Amino acid sequence: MAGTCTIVIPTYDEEKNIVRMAKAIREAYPDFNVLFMDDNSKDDSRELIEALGDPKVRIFVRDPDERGLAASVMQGICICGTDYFINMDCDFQHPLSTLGPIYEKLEAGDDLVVGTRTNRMIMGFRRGLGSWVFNFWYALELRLHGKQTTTDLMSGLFGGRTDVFKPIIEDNWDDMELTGWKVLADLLKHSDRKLKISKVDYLFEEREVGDSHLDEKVVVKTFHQMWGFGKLLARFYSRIKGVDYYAIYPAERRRGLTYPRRCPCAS
Ligand SMILES: Nc1nc2c(ncn2[C@@H]2O[C@H](COP(=O)(O)OP(=O)(O)O)[C@@H](O)[C@H]2O)c(=O)[nH]1
Ligand SMILES: [Mg+2]
Repeated sequence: MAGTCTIVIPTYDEEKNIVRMAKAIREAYPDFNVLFMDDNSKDDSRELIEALGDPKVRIFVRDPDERGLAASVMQGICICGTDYFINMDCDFQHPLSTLGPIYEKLEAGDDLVVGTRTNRMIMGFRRGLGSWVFNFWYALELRLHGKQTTTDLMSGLFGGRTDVFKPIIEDNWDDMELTGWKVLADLLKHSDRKLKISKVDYLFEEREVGDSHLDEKVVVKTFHQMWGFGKLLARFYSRIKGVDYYAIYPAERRRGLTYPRRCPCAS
């Protein structure tokens, strides 16, 4: 029997895209489930999805005190309940045509299939270059720490086996960059097993409707995600950009660099 699959989509104020996305996935892939992990959007996302009345489309509205894009994706992976998950954004920047090939590779036995952008510069010179530099540095750090890596570590499009990644998330929840954006990098950072990794190349699209939620805090969190040197750079970057570092990481002021948190998806 074919493995079951959920498309996990983090959302925040995506009412202009969310219904179109749900319908597009269901039409192209009738067997897939769709799980929106919504961070208490201020718009009508929840009502719109509930009005669809499609049992294969769910919206999980998260605890407002636990807001975080990475936390949303990771919790979605833990609660999806299917053999595989594929994580993607809600703004049509990730082509739906990649979902089939990602699923097929998972069915063929891969643990992780990474949607890999071949045109990162479409994001603009500054963001494209930043993404490339982060990617280069993360890959180096991962290798230095004996971890596996992949070509597009910053990708928000990737699929995996739930039985492989759920334990990695639950065992390392306290150390994940939960309010950060780079879930794939954190999963590889915390994986201690040999993963069978492959990739599916794709052309990154422009966001069609609505605005990006990226801000300087996301950049600080991306630095912070990588071991000790990254945390130093995060402080430095915060200072030059006027970001209040200790408002993001209040516990670091008092207790060094670690802080305990509760994993809402632990069974
Ligand atoms: N759950 C959750 N989703 C978010 C948050 N911020 C952004 N998103 C979603 O994450 C995806 C990528 O965000 P986007 O703003 O398009 O970022 P960009 O593509 O990197 O510019 C979209 O589906 C957003 O709705 C958040 O704080 N929580
Ligand atoms: Mg986007």
